[in-house]
Amino acid sequence: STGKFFVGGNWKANGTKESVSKLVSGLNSAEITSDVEVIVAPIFLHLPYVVDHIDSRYQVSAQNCWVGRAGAYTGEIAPEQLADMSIPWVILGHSERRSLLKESNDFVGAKAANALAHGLKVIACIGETLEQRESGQMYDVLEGQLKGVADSVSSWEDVVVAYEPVWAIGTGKVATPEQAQEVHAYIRKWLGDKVSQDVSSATRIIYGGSVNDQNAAELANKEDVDGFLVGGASLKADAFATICNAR
Ligand code: G2H
Repeated sequence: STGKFFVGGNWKANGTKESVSKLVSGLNSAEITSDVEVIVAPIFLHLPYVVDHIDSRYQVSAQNCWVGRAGAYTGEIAPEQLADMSIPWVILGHSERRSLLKESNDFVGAKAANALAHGLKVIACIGETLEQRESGQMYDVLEGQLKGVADSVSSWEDVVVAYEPVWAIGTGKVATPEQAQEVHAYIRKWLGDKVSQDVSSATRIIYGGSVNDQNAAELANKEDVDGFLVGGASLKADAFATICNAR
């Protein structure tokens, strides 16, 4: 895309006070090209610490937020509360939440619209399972997930799309650069057909699923791979820095 290369570190439900403080120090001393936009996403509890201690070369993201405003929603955190804590980004629709917490396409779309309305930027995740891929349903699934977002979101300026094939997540089984490129090109075309050419060319489409310091460069070479969402390898500052510098 025409946007900056984008790398997100999704720390998932990992970390202790001690490990997070080490990771933040490691990232603060890492060398990272200025050509990349880098986001890290710790658990909610660690967000204030990370916001206060991480170098300004990194932006901070939540891993989820509520679908509505602040109020009587036990256990939830609303986007305006994230914004109030100077957290500019949120990851939505991660496959772990879609599968374990049954988040639907419409719910993820509604969350994205609500987060954007409160000034957050959104990393919207989509991706098919192995069963869906092998039974020929891959594009229907991806389209349903994209449509869920597109139906609710009116401005794409603050949206990054993360393609994360479920079979590649945490499995060590990374998509080949050709597999990633094929789906990224499909997403780019879909955005052009269903949203607009401008949105299609400006939106960053990033890849996630077992990205590491060994495979990132080859994936980053592909035309429509505009960055990465990294899980396991984002917990090691050196590996993560190498991925940030992959292009
Ligand atoms: C995919 C990815 C980060 P990992 O979930 O969102 O995790 O790199 O561990 O496969």
